[in-house]
Amino acid sequence: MEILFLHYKIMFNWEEFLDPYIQTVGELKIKLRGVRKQYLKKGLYSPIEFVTGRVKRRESIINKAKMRGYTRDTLSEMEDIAGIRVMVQFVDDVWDVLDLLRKRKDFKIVEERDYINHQKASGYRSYHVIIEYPIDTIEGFQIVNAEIQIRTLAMNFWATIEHSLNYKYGGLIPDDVKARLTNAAREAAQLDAEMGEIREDIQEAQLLFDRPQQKQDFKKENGEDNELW
Ligand code: 0O2
Ligand code: 0O2
Repeated sequence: MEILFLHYKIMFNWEEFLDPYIQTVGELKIKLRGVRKQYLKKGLYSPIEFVTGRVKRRESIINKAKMRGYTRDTLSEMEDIAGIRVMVQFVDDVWDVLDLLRKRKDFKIVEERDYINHQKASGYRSYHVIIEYPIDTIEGFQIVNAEIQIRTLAMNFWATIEHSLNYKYGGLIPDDVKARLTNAAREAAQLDAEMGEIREDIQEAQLLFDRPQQKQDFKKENGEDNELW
């Protein structure tokens, strides 16, 4: 591993390789956060709650390359070097976000993985969309792979905790902790189902609660004179 890392370090211009991914994550975050803003400005419920993103760390890229047999020449085929997460409140919002993504003209969906209807053995649930995202740099036009993970807040809570436990135990979570995680995954799914049942009620309440604040924010951003138009 040490030797491999050294090899990549010496032979590989990481900065040059990662720059397009940094640009991709930045652009996608702005665009998807923009979608939420558009809903809110219109006083509508946004299926997107919040958006995060990251470029995979060098060490994680190297580990995955080693495990999956990627070489320097095929490294750009790795799908999740650029990663975006779209968090939603309700499971039904996942399908609405998917519709939004499928209609977009600024990237191409090349694969979808439904770990919501087909939960992983670990208990992991999320919907993954792999896209080809075109970017323009001073070097020219380039297509970059990116992975968009869509998940509810409950799915995200579970995945974040399981991810840190996996890290802590080096991928070998003790059986008793694993059993608790399996249990927690079931309860997270139950919570999603319960909240889904009262979705309409919750959405109405949130709109009533948020609307006056949104109007104030809009006036602040656009100036009071805007009222005249
Ligand atoms: P880790 O593993 O948590 O230590 P800003 O855009 O300025 O508001 P910023 O600081 O760029 O915010 O970060 P953002 O976009 O709010 O969230 C970044 C964090 O989201 C990362 O933290 C990841 O934990 C997580 N994340 C987001 N999308 C993905 C994804 O697709 N895959 C993975 N694995 N993680 C994701 P760190 O510190 O990079 O990592
Ligand atoms: P990171 O950056 O640490 O999040 P693989 O990469 O082998 O797991 P595959 O087929 O390449 O699998 O892609 P998959 O399973 O569609 O998506 C991989 C990513 O989904 C992972 O990235 C995680 O972010 C998330 N994920 C998948 N399974 C689990 C799970 O059981 N628990 C948690 N917490 N997250 C999961 P990486 O590679 O772990 O990188």
